[in-house]
Amino acid sequence: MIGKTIEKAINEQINAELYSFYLYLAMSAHFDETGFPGLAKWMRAQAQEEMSHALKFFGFVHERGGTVALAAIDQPKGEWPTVLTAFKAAHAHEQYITKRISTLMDKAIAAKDHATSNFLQWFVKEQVEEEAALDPIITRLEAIGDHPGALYYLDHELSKRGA
Ligand code: OFO
Repeated sequence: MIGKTIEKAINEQINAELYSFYLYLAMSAHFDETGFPGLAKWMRAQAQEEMSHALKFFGFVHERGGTVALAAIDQPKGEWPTVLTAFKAAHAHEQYITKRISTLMDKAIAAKDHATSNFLQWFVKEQVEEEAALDPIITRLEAIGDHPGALYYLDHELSKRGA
């Protein structure tokens, strides 16, 4: 049976993951509307991953005999001045999520909740991958600057992401 403190923290994390889903879905819409279908596809795949993260936490609460409490999801921004600012915002968001997972892990360890800390290991690893996936894109966008040809080439390349 899951303790109340951890249950509350995981419910808050479900909300954070659903916000991540919303944020990347908003970025996907923005890219579609501004002529970057490849970036839109990449962000949509990212949004789908976030939904799967939310559902992993959701399933875990029930597996441990807890109660899922869904709260309102904050409204994300709908526009970003450049492709680079959007990807930088995504990266900053992932760093925030990494901190949240780390705090959640601290709470699980403090509560001697080994099942939760074991479950969270997957997310610790996932966050390393999430941040690492964004790093090279940002580096390239910084190099591209406002060169439209290179931007459209990147759009084409990122369209190859599955999901
Ligand atoms: Fe982007 O990893 Fe979940 O939130």
